[in-house]
Amino acid sequence: MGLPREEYIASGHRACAGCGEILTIRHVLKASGKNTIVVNATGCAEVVTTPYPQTAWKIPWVHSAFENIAAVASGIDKGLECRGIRDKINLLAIGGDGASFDIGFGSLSGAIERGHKFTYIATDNEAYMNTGIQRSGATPLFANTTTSPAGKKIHGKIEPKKPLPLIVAAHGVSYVATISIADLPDLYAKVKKALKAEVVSFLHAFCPCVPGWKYPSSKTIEIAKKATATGVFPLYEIENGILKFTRKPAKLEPVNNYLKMQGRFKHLSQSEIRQIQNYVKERYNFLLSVENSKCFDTLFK
Ligand SMILES: Cc1ncc(C[n+]2csc(CCOP(=O)(O)OP(=O)(O)O)c2C)c(N)n1
Ligand SMILES: [Mg+2]
Repeated sequence: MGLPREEYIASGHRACAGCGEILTIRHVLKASGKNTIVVNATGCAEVVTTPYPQTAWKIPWVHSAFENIAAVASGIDKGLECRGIRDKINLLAIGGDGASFDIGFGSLSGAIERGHKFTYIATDNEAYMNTGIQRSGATPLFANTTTSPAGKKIHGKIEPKKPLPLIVAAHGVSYVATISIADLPDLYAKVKKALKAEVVSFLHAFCPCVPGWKYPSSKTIEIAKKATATGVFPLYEIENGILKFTRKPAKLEPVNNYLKMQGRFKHLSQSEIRQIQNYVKERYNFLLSVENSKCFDTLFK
């Protein structure tokens, strides 16, 4: 596919080689274009792009705390409306998984409930990476992090991942989708749809992290591909309450094809791999069971 040539994140930022988060932001911005304002919570993306007095952002960018990213975006939304230029600007709120699944979730939920208009992108690298790989509500079952260490007492994180896109969809918003840098046509189409929504739209982005997941930096896209091929990160959208898969592998690969590529899972026993396999299958089957039904529409609107 032909990608827009313009870059809105300058090269020379300080992200790690192979960073899935910065690649996601790069492509989301290309899809959104130059008339974009970004609100960005604390986290790796903020730190690597804005070491004072420099910035890698070629568009207006506002730093927010974890807690209030969606509240800051709400204010900008209303400010643009008051000036009569709301329709001319794409407003993006970008936060990591710590910001989105945990600390800033209250302000996100509130902004949705108040009916604001902006696109929220949760760049999910499945831990608090910037402060040294602490577990978050997005960290998957049995992943080794510094606060869910694989050792004698526990074998990585005990709890499963929070299903944030479904929780957001339950608010009754008009557009929720999952996106992956391993499928750019799908990503661009979803960003365009999200930007058309008249209320908060939500994109959950899969962002492999080289130091946190412990794999060679050349494998980022391969890992993201495997996540979708195994059902770990299905690509779907929920539009006006109807869930549809946008990519559906003919047959899911065994989840171990994904796990074995990453050091954060290297401690797993066969029985734990089986538990993850069952867990992934159950969640995938749940999505299949609600595909094309009006479940979100009728239950939550
Ligand atoms: C309220 C608050 N708690 C803790 C911190 C310290 N802190 C800065 S970045 C960060 C990690 C961010 O994690 P995430 O949102 O997942 O983004 P990532 O760095 O993984 O991209 C933390 C905990 C902070 N800045 N503010
Ligand atoms: Mg993170």
